[in-house]
Amino acid sequence: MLVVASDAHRAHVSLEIHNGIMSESHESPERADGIAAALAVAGHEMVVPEAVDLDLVRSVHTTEYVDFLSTAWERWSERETGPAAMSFMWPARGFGDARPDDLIGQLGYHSFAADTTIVPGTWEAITAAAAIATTAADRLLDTRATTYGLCRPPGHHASTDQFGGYCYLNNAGIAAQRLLDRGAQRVAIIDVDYHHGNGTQSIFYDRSDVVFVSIHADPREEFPWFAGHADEVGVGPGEGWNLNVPLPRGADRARWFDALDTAAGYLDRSEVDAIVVSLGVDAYVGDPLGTFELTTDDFTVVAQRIAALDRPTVVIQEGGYAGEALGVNVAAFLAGC
Ligand code: Q9C
Ligand code: ZN
Repeated sequence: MLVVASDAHRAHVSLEIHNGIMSESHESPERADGIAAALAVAGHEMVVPEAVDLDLVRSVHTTEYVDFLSTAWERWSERETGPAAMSFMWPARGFGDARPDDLIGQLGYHSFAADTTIVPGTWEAITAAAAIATTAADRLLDTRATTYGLCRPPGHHASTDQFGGYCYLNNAGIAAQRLLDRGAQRVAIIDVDYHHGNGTQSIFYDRSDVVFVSIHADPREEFPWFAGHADEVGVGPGEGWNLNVPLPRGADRARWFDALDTAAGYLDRSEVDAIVVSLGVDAYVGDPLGTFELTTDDFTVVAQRIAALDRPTVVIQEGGYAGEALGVNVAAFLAGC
């Protein structure tokens, strides 16, 4: 399979507040390097992406947000000495829609969680990841063969104008928009990451041209806490084009595959002419951030089930934090495509 990847992610070494302590992010450079190493062993063809298309990025995200991301580190470093730019306050319930003029307030306005920071390499990494997603979509359309975008950082928690959950630009959303721009009438995004893809859901919530389907840990007991419930079905023209299948923490393999049947059946009825897979592998039994029990071999079966839908498919990397097993699990998925 064609794998699109870049080394530009390596300069993005972010921090997160974990258990009350500022720590190195679980979302580390070793993740993408480990995946690339495992895919090289498996014999996949690797290519670097074309230059990022910022007009495409701005058709998924607001111009204000893209401009903010492109300058945030420079603005931070001119006035602060801290190693990572982040806010300490967000517009929670009860606050209005104010737009601060100051960098710190804008960091709060444009983010939603204390697990995600902006560091010197962030802009280079996130634009490379967006370029990877775009090139993976383009090569799919050129060849009709499934492609894989080794995006890092991931994207599915990022909305039109907010970063969080280790995500800044919504790579899967960018791939879906590219497929639409090149002629697809309706695209499905199936998100199998352990966490709900709240950003992807919100970007396309009022649209019928992108169907969003997600299997994830129930937000009543897991991040991202405030989105991903079963009653979120879309709004306006998007009503009925959003399907969440939340599962309790600790759900076993049988329950996970039942959810996949539900998701696949819904997709098959949705008359989509292409599929974007948001491939988080943190539903793995050994993942430090997850509580599900999928095995390495299960990921091959998941890919086979999606391939049986028989639509042009681009696979975009999301989460997965299980060290050495991460690359092995991604390779297992690609073996089933
Ligand atoms: N310090 C993805 O899998 N943050 N993002 C953990 C504990 C939530 C996961 C907080 C995990 C975000 C793409
Ligand atoms: Zn995740």
